[in-house]
Amino acid sequence: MVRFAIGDCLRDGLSPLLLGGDHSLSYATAWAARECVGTLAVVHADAHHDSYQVPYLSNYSFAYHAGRDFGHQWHGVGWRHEPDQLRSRRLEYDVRGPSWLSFDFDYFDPEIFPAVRFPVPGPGGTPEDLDATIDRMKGPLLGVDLLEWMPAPGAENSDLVMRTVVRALEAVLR
Ligand SMILES: [Mn+2]
Repeated sequence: MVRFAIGDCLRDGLSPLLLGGDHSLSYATAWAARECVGTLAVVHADAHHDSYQVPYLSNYSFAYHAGRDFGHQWHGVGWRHEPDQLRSRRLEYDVRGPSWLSFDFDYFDPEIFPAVRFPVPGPGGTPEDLDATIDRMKGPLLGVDLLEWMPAPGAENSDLVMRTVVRALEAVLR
């Protein structure tokens, strides 16, 4: 379903912005991107690497499956859940060519963004870290996934969600 909807957008020259939802949805966007435009650079900002090598697709294995099945270049940002899979909170190099942003809200430090299912203690990413990361993506940004927002009463973090959506739209349209 997601794969076909995203594919329709890409074939019409539109840049999809997916608001989720579980991060396993990004498998479908990575699939659609591969079908419609070929391989590209996926910038995966997340507290977790989501690369567990299990045979089934889930929110914590989608990056493994998408990386294996579609051949995109994978750029992890802000990973801090596993000591052997740490990534800087900002991209520290330029990414060229067409790209996609796959963003998990638990990338943000839980002190500033607690409204997620699986918070990971900081230090985590800040809005400025995300801005700096997007600025390193020099080619066309073809699409964005914004995932794993889990609002609770008193912890909606709506302002930061809206800031992130606006920032992503600006980047797509630049
Ligand atoms: Mn994730």
